[in-house]
Amino acid sequence: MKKVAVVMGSDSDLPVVKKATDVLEEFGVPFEVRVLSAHRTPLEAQEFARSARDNGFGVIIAAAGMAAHLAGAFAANTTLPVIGIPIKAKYLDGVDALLSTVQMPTGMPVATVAIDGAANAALLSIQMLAIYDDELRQKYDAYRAEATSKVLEKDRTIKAQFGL
Ligand code: RP5
Repeated sequence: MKKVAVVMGSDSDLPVVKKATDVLEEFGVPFEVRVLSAHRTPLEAQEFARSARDNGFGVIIAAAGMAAHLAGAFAANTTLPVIGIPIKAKYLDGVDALLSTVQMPTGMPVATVAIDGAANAALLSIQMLAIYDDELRQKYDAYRAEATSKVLEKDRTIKAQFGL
């Protein structure tokens, strides 16, 4: 199976990014974690993206806060799919990172999840890998069916509380 690259702009992003690695672990998807910055280590970030396919990666998840250019910088240097996680850092409630990540020019797509949406980033990467992996697709389908059951159970509980 192809690996997922989970890259964050700073180790201060780890508490959020951990939600992505937890999901990947749950699904048994191989991944590697790095700290690389579009601004602080631009050459290393570029080299990582350019060699990612040859290094066995199938998807790159890039988490960054503030002027969050990491996902876009990766997209500019690889044709692997890139998923951006805008991180809510110190200011502006993460809207700075959201706009920096999502507003990519035509021809350079970044699939941007919600602010701090690390679990969804991992789930989306799994959906991508599952396109050509039946075993992973079955795990993912089971996960979705379980999620549906949980909500239906909550619906039953709430209705019972109101005598319905
Ligand atoms: C971004 O700047 C990082 O992704 C992080 O979200 C933010 C702050 O980084 P630190 O100053 O905490 O290292 O590049």
